[in-house]
Amino acid sequence: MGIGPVGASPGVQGNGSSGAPDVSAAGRYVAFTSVASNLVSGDTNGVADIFVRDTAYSKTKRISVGVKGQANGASVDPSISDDGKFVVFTSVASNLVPNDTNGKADIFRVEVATGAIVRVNVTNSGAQAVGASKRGRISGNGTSVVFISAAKNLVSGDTNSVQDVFVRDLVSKKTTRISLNPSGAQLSVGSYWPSISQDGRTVGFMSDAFSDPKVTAWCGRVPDTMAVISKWTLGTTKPVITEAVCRTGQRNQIQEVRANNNGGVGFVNLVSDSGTGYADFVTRGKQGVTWTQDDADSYSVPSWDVGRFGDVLVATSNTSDYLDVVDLYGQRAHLYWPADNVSMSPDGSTVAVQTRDNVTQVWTWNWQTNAMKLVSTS
Ligand SMILES: [Ca+2]
Ligand SMILES: [Ca+2]
Ligand SMILES: [Ca+2]
Repeated sequence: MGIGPVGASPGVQGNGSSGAPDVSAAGRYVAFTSVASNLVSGDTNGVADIFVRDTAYSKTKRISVGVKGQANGASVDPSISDDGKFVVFTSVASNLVPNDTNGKADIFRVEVATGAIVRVNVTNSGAQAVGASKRGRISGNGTSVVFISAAKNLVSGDTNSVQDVFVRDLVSKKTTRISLNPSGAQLSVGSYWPSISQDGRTVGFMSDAFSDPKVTAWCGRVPDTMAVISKWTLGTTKPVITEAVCRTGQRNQIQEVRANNNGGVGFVNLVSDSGTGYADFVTRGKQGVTWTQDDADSYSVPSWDVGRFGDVLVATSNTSDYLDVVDLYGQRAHLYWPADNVSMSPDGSTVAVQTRDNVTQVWTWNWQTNAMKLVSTS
């Protein structure tokens, strides 16, 4: 059983809010966003940047930096590869790469060691997106990035005028639209909350499935929410839908998905419970972990994450003051600490959290050893 951070000895904390952590395997590297100006020297841009903390050597590096210097716009929502070598994030800065003239948020990938930066959300010929892109998630092996975009020019035939889910293969430099129905036709409703597996071959995403007759036929009824799991073979362009989980009703919803390394997906299933509602967390790696949160409902959607194989789960909620960890073998741990945006390392050992202080901070917690480390520090 864990305890709160009382007694831990932080270094100099960030002087502005930090959050949205994503943690690498074994918890060594943590990528996060921060408006703090004191994490590295020379941060004078006055906007949020992306940082990577090496918790083994207590080093913090700013990575949202272009060839000509610091970013001229905010960078948010990082995602880190399992080995910590690559990070993707969303930025409205126009000076991270040459010729960023779209005036829209784009997805960037940085090689942490060298600082080399490329724009991810481009067409097969390298043209920039004409619409905003966000929510980039890198595969554990660093080869692929899933993201959502309202741009209609990323692939041919995108005429639905809603945001879609795309995968960029960083090796073949190909961009594929994933949010299609089983016949390969585009959806008429928007898709969001994408997730990609360690090997980059399985994607999960959500869709507002109502009003699309093709989806209604697919689900067998008119659904409000739908989680879709797609797989494809590397080198081919057409994803294969392997599963669609359809739900109907205000308190019978699916929230967020996590694609794991076994081609399964986890999701939060908000289910009516005599009017109070609870969240049923389902993960489908190996055998999968199921856990219920009685005080979660549609208005207090919990933050949660799973290890790579879906056999360890961490969850919190807006209405509780602790984190809960549970694994496939029935081991449980609690950390009595209100937190948001939890991220679990792929090996399931370490949880990164964003605190609920006035100036939010990022910490890691190893739930097996109870070790805690301040991440949002210089
Ligand atoms: Ca800054
Ligand atoms: Ca841009
Ligand atoms: Ca579209």
